[in-house]
Amino acid sequence: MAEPGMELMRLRAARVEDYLGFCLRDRAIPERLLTAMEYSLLAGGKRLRPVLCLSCAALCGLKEAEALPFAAAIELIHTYSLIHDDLPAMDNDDLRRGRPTNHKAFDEATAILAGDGLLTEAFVCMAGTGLPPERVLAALGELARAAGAAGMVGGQMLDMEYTGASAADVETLAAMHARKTGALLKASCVCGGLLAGAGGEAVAALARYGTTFGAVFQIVDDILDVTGTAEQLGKTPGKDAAQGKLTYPSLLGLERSRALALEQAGRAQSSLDAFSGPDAEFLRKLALRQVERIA
Ligand code: GRG
Repeated sequence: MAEPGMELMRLRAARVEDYLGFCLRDRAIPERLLTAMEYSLLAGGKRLRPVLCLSCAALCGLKEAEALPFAAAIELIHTYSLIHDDLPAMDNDDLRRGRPTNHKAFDEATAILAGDGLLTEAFVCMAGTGLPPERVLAALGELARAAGAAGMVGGQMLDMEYTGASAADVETLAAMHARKTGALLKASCVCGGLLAGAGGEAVAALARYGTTFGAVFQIVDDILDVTGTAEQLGKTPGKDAAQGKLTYPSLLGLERSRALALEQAGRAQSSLDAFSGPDAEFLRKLALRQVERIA
């Protein structure tokens, strides 16, 4: 049965899905590499980041179709990060999006290249966004900083350094996740506003929403790693504890982690107080929906 208030999620995710299905097709990519890239890209992710981008763009008055190539670029970058995160040198995982990880289905070298290919092809998508160049450039800079060495890649580095560490606190954990997972979620929202040519106040509100949304997402992800099943998650549960990862449940316990997720979801919702209409309603609901995943 359709979930009330989530129709826009289904509609926009389906639009992203269609676009991803053909966007790499006319780029003369060698066959095995294209197969490996699409194996992970078209494996049925939730498309949360591109939907955030399209929704924040729509909230600021842009037609969805105009933000679609850029939104797709974000999903390409997200998928590359998952492929590389699963590699034996990183998290060494066998299952992702409900199927064998890229290096298991192909081989390690191909998986590295599939990730590299997705990351770089994302820039082709961004460059093909037919909006005023100054808007595209602003969004491109935002996304590159979020995905780069001071953002997601840097967060992954810190995560590796903290693994097995005993004396960390919640602030350290939150700062690491703000880079590793949060930066791309936040950029997805901010880029929607930038592509729409939104003003500073609106973009700042989207940044607050994206930051708090990212915090909720990560706390929930940590909790689900403890409480979820492989069928529910599409990936191997229990890996954080097995690898001695620093997580919210390991520092705060499940109960306090749940309370923190709910508190952050409330903050995400109130970040959008200045907005009204179906897109604002949907984004508020989407923040709460993350917490409902652990109810
Ligand atoms: C290897 C450069 C590099 C970076 C890796 C984000 C990241 C950094 C790795 C992902 C590892 C991971 C499982 C992090 C937890 C949060 C997360 C990103 C979960 C997956 O995102 P979803 O739930 O997945 O949106 P789908 O498959 O629905 O897109």
